[in-house]
Amino acid sequence: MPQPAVAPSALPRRTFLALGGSTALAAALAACTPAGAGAPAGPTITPTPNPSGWLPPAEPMAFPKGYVWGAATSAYQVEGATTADGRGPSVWDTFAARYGTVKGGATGEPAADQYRRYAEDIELMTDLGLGAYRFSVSWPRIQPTGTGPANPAGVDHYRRLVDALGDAGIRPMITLFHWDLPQALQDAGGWASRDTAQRFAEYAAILFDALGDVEADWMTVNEPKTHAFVGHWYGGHAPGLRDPDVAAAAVHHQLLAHGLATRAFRDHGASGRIGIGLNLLPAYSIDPVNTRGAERVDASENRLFLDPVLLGRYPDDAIGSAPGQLPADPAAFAALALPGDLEVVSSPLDFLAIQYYGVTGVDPIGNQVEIAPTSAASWQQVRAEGLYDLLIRLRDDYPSIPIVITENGIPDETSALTVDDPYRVEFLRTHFQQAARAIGDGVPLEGHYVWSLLDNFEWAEGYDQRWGLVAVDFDTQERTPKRSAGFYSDVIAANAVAPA
Ligand code: IFM
Repeated sequence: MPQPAVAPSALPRRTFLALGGSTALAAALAACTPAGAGAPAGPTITPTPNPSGWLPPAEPMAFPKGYVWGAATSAYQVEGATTADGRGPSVWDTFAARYGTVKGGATGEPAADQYRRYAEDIELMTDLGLGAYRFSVSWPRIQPTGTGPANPAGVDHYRRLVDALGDAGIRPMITLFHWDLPQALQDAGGWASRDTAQRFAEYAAILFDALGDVEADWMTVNEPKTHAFVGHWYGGHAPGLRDPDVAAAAVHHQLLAHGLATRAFRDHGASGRIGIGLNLLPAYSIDPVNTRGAERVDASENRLFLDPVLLGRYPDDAIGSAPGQLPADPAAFAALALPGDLEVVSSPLDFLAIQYYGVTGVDPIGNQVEIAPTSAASWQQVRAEGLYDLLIRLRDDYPSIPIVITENGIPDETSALTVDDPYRVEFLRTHFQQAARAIGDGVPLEGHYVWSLLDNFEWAEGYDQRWGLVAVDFDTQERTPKRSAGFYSDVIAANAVAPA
């Protein structure tokens, strides 16, 4: 998945200073804070991280009792069966059918055929020892045209899935929107239209009625940034638009949809908990003095989503014409938020879901640069310590809220089917260690979901990028656990991560 120009960000300023910044550098950093005195709390950019020198202890690092170990997927990426049981078309069906959009002309057929094979996949989860499974509901299975009464066959499918998970003792995390908007809603304006947020709340209410008795975690919107930026600004994902103003509208309307659905959840008195899934990316300034570029990247990549959801306001440096910003019209963006919208967007949550893949460097201009090795996904700069920095930053800059890592993973080094993935073992080990370290430093982290349970349809990369703990032969649909699945299973059983 291509990531927009990078970057969430780093250590709170006081942490950076504690790590040894000089007085002069501290003064320079303060001077570079974009908004000046009296402005909302500023960003917390740190210069290029010198590896902190932290080493894992010689003994295993234990996780708290009840820590949730999970794995994640999404509907369009694993289900297949795109015309079964009255499912309507989604924007991804339309986009993938267009020549040149997806590698190899791949589409969501057959994916991993999980619509039909979910029982087999639950057995795999049981073998792994998973405590939770995160999946998404396909909106066009529930409302084939995005409005109107529920399609009973679609609702029944997800009822069977959550019941089977319950029978296996696996807690569901149900994502309501993972980018597969019904095509009919796109034809009516998609996320450029405020009305789509209202439609989303109605769709969510159907599911709270149907499944609200289930003890589950709910995620309203998955990665609104990726959907807005890559789908509406870069044109690399459905719906394939290239208009920053539409991307900005997609940001606000997805967040509004999130807030409206959260309120509907409370109104329904549904069981379980609700949150939103934000992909965050620490942005490190490669210049120790001039951190302005990194501040802007941090604003557009992170604070544009964290601040409205957790603080009830938008940052003032995320949108504009400077490098690192979302190049939309700031006045037009501000006008989208009608009175009361930000109260809705910041409706209290039960948890914050974060998705962590890596870091970025940023030059003083605002260009993203490589500061860490990339994986087979060229946008992914791998640095496990960035996860620790991010968690500490959330602890220090935002109100205390339980945090769950709902995606974390790395693709195979080859596009061919493989079960030997030592790099994934190493990736998971080092990231689990940083998670344990953050918990030890007071971060209210409650769980960790690996992306992904299965090899699947990786958006514009088609079937060429494999992210699974379990390999899938897309011709036969045979599943084979990889070496990393065995490693993960051992971590889960011990509730602890051992040194290499
Ligand atoms: O496959 C995606 C997923 O849908 C959203 N987060 C990142 C993953 C890897 O690119």
